[in-house]
Amino acid sequence: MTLEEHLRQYEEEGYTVFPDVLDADTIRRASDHVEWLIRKHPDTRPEHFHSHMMYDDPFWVRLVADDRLLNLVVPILGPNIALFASHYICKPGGDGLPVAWHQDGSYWPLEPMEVVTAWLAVDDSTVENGCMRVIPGSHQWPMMEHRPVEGRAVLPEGVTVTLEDEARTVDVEIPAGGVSLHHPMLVHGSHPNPSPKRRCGLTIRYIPTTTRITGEKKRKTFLLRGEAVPGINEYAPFPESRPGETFM
Ligand SMILES: O=C(O)CCC(=O)C(=O)O
Repeated sequence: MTLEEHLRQYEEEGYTVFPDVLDADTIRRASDHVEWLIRKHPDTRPEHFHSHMMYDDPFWVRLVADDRLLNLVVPILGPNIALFASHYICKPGGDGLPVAWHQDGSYWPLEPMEVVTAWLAVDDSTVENGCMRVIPGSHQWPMMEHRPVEGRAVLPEGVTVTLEDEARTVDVEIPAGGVSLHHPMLVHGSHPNPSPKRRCGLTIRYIPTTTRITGEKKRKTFLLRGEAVPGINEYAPFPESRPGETFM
């Protein structure tokens, strides 16, 4: 697909997939990073490695700032890009939790809701191990009512979709190193992972520096490319490597 075709798909369907973005060596290090986090946080399920657990982690900040990732979102967000949040959703083989249908925008304190998620495949993400599923075009729907989800799941709330819409679902299979982009209003989710293979993805939420992060939660955010807009957000310096303490 050409870049124009990717952008058209994002605009019309709310998502697009770039199957080959990061090299095998970078992905191997990301995979080692997740295993390091699993050892460091034995009481946290690996679907829940959120930004706040990695604020001082130079490997993670440099990964989300990788030019090959930023180049994918610049045509949508413009040249001045910051990180809003990021999250490894690593579904262990045999026991990976599902993600209920949802629209990300319902959770996020952003004004305006200008944000793109890059979902980086750390493992091959397939139907078998619970890849992301999307309803194409649903980013044009209004915000739906999100209700508490019953049972074990990554997110506490989700939406109900009709059988007709469910029948239009696309399974977003991505090889390790590939990336999908999705719109904040796109209805998406994923099944559990009953397979023996781990399914790990890193969600990266990029915003233009004109988007303000509101809300009470204390978040650290980083300016990744271009210029900050005075008075909108404060950006933290990139963390330094601390041998013996940080992953790299
Ligand atoms: O990783 C998944 O299965 C779901 C990802 C997701 O919900 C998101 O990136 O917003």
